Amino acid sequence: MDKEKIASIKSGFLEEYQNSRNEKSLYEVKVKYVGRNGELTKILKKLKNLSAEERKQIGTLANEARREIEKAYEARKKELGERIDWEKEKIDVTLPGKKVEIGSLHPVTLVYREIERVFSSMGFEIVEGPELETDWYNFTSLNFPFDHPARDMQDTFWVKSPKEKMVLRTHTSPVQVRYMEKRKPPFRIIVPGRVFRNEATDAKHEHTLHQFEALVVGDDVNVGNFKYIAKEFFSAFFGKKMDIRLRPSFFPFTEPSFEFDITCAICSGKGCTTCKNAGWLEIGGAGMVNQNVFVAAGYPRNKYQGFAWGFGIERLAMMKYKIDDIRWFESGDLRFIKQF
Ligand code: FA5
Repeated sequence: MDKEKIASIKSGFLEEYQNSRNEKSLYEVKVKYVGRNGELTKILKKLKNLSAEERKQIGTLANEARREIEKAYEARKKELGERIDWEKEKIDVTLPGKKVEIGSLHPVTLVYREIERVFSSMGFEIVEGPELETDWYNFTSLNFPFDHPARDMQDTFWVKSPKEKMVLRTHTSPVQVRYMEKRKPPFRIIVPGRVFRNEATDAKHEHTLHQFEALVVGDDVNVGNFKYIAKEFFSAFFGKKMDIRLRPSFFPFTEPSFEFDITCAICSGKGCTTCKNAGWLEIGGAGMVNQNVFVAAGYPRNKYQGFAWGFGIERLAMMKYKIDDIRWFESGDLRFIKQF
């Protein structure tokens, strides 16, 4: 009698456990058969009432059945653990999706990339230099005499340093001498980079800004070459024909020196409030490389000629994207950055 019961318990379990689709229902089947009040457990509990002969026979059978059930249970549990639980995983396709936040590039990065693209296409090499500079590269090698008022043109963050006088570079021009010390002309390079000025900030002035510098040196480089390259660059950058205007100025490292203006990108030179009806916008500084700078870099005096120019990247981005205040760039305000 008990022998048949054990066989039917075993086959009952083996049939039912196959149908369980998750660990919870599998466990319930196990409890039904071999739990504290399970069908097989009841038989085992009654063993003590049987004769010694029967106890041995039935006990062996029941224990075998239990072992088989336990084994089948463990195997199925493992299998279910490796399977996807469709109950948990089911997807309600009618629910609205999760919004994916897509980042965007900072306008300074966009302008950097555009500058690098246009100049690379004209055969310029892109060069970088350190943001923490020595007094020599930032000023002295660029023909700023020691204690000369020209140094006051750039409000400087001086950094305490045990050896040399160090500065947070005030412009990208120090890379001129750094590069020339290692290379012989002819060459053409651009130097984009971050610079720092101890500035009382306003809508057009920041303490941390980006500049771009171009340097072309050879045997007979002249101002006409500069004007041509500058025109080509600004026309490509703004996607329309731009003109250049030079006005005399002073930089210790160029002779002669110019401030240069470009056609107002807003009104295309017709006159508007941005350019104060001039049709021109002031954009940066330029000039022919002063021979003293070549000498500081180790070149012979009067052997080479070159031009250099530089301007602020934020100011250019302000024109391109019509941004009214330079302080937005370093603000970290996502409402600003997300618009690009
Ligand atoms: C210079 O920094 C020179 N190194 C440029 C140069 C290079 C001249 C090569 C000749 C040959 P300047 O101090 O004028 O020059 O700055 C150049 C440009 O940087 C400015 O026209 C302006 O666009 C930008 N700039 C300077 N200071 C600030 C500031 N505080 N905030 C925003 N833009 C600035």
